Amino acid sequence: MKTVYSPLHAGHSGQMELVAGAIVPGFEKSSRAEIIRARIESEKLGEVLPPREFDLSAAKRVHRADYVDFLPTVWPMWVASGRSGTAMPFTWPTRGLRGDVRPRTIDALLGFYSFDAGANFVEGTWAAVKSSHDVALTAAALVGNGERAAFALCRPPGHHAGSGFMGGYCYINNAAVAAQWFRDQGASKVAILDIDYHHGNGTQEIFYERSDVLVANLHGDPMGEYPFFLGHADETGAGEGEGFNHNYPMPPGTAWDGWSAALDDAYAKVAAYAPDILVVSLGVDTFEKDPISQFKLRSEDYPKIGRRIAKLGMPTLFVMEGGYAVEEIGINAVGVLSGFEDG
Ligand code: Q9C
Ligand code: ZN
Repeated sequence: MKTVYSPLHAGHSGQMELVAGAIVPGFEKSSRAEIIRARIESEKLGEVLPPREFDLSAAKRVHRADYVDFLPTVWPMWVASGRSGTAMPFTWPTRGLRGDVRPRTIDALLGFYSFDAGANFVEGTWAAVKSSHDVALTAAALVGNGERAAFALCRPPGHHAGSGFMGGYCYINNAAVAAQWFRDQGASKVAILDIDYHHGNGTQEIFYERSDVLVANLHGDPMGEYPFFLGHADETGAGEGEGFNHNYPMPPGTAWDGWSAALDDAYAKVAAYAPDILVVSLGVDTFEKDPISQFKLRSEDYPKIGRRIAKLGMPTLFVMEGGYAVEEIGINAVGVLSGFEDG
């Protein structure tokens, strides 16, 4: 399987994050992508290719144009307002406030276009976000051109980013952009299987009223887990999209038995849908040693996931999402991909 990777991700580093009342170095750090790439090389998974540059028209098919156009302006506005360090939002237009009036200053705009303080900007952030988007589309084109599968080593990740907002380390929803790109290239149905520990709220929101992109999501129960405000089992789609969204919230402590039972159910939904293309939002923060997550998958489980996904027999694009146990992130992510290759 070929991998698409860009070194530009590394400019998105040194950002700070607000955790339990303290500002600490971000969990979503650049060593994540480097360790995965090193493992791809040592396991000889396949060639590692650079991305081609794509314009933002595909991104604007799933995100609001004003939101996409805002992203490259954040750091220049931050600097112009006399700041340095990490740009992050701290005020949001929640219930009872006006979310329909676009404000003017950088602090206000950061809140207007986000749902939490988890999508931060440093100088190299936009270039990294754009490269991650290019990585996803370049890998999508490999699958579109007949490869059985490809791996988009995206960083930063994307699945928390919605049509008009960033959050949870995510800016552009790489998996959603790729799914839409497949549709625009002529695929009639695309399925997205999101196996990141956290609910892919952005992906769900983007496709919620559509039947041409099925979304299945396995994740920590939002009653007690981030992103808290979406991801319940009764969210099954709306309008045209009714019946095309499937959520599998699971309790803290969920290990392979419980998790793989949910995977089997999601698998059956995807198989019955019979998409032309499968996009996997691949997070490995389900790992037992993940520092911010509560599931108990083990390294030996990841190849089993890949083998099961391979049995669907669908052209498959893997898009990297989360995973913060940096030491094992290569073993676990490449474990899924190697399992797929064997399957
Ligand atoms: N201090 C992804 O996995 N923060 N995003 C949770 C941790 C947000 C995770 C609290 C986690 C976002 C792509
Ligand atoms: Zn996650």
